[in-house]
Amino acid sequence: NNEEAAAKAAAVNADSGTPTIFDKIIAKEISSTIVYEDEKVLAFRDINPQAPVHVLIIPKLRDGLTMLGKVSVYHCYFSRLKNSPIAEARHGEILSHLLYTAKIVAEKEGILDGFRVVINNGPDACQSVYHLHLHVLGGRQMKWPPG
Ligand code: IU
Repeated sequence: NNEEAAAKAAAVNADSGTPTIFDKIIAKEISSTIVYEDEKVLAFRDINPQAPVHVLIIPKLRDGLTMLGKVSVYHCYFSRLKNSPIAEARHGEILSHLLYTAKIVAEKEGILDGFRVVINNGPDACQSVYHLHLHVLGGRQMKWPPG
């Protein structure tokens, strides 16, 4: 079915570390509304915002960072994902920098009264772009649990 085909396509993409649309956004081949940028990270507005403030924060150098962790079920069905690039010890610094950037973005966007930082990891979490990214959401009352 469609869902399985999409998951498989995503799995293959995750495994191979092929460029995603985010590489084009980093290279500024595709325009985006940049909220914050330094030498290591880029923060830009999500094209399909789920809250008044919806910013994505990504590492400029993906360096194998497609996801935080592996999705075990996909090991069974799609063996290629066994080698899926995920966070490793060397990524500690960039991971903390991404999270600290979430605070900078929240300050700039005026949402310090409350905001949410989300990482969708893998198909079960509806990850659609396999270049690790943080969602910063705010400007409205959030609900829990998230959908
Ligand atoms: P996800 O966690 O992988 O599902 O999030 C990917 C996000 O990237 C999603 O919220 C999209 O709306 C967003 N996005 C974007 O901002 N610009 C794009 O060109 C594409 C996706 I493709």
